[in-house]
Amino acid sequence: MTTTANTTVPATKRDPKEFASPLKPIWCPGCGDYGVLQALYRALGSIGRPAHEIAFISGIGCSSRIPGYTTAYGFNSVHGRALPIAQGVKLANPDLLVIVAGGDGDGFSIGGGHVAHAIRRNLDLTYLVMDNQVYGLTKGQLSPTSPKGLETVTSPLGSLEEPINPLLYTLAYGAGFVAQGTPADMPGLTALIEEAIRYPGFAFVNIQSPCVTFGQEEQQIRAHKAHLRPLAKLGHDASDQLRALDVARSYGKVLHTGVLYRRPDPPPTYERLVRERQAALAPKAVDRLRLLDVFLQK
Ligand SMILES: Cc1ncc(C[n+]2csc(CCOP(=O)(O)OP(=O)(O)O)c2C)c(N)n1
Ligand code: SF4
Repeated sequence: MTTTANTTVPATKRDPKEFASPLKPIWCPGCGDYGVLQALYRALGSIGRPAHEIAFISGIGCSSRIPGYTTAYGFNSVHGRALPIAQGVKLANPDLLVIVAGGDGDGFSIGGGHVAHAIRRNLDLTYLVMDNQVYGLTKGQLSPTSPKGLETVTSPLGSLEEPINPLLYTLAYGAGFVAQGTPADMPGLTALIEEAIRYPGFAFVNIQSPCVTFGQEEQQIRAHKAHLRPLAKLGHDASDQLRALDVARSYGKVLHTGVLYRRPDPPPTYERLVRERQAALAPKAVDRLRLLDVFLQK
């Protein structure tokens, strides 16, 4: 066994097939989420923890179906509320490996307010957003990451809004691990998910996972393997937060893949601080009980 800050990771690998549930995905043929699921199985195989030590928490959306396709514990919960639920799960049982998954709508529209708080609390969670820049499940409405000018059923004349930049958003709030990948580069995405899981704190992976039914063709072209800009080949220094912020500015124009930022000195996680406080207060709690005893005996 090797131990990160609060995640016990066995050194032995497991067969990725162990994590595939008998439920067959019902995504549209060609949906990017199939590739994300495969990368996830492989990453979990490398991590080596058994399914009963893992919990998947999602919101609502096509991408949020992912917990049902794994053999781990899963909760396909409420639209936009995956992060608060996941924080509760992790705090109640810090030994569980907790992975949060969902879409850009789930994470940055209705659930956008929760992202900042999950980051500043810094529980050891891995947050995977399948960013298809549209609402897939509800049939193609504008999402918070849709590019300006996009024509959808809710923006028939073209969107007038600037999109949210998930990379800048998470970096600006101080996430210790921020990465971007795509199923077009399966080995790269697998490695990113594994690295995010191993990071001892809140880790965010933005996954460009095109919606082939309602999404824009431009995103699909940008996410094509030939057009990717792997950060490793550009000599990017992932320990440099300012450089990471600079790379993040190109979101929506070029697809940089890899780790934008990995904090070299991860701070203690929230669940560890809570446990430490509980331990520190325990003797006082015993004292109070003794006082109560004396009082009751009188
Ligand atoms: C409180 C609430 N509001 C709205 C909805 C309807 N709804 C379900 S999924 C969704 C958006 C899905 O888009 P996204 O989160 O980006 O995921 P995708 O389907 O694209 O993977 C919406 C608006 C809901 N289920 N609950
Ligand atoms: S609607 Fe889009 S996101 Fe949903 S399953 Fe189909 S291709 Fe995937």
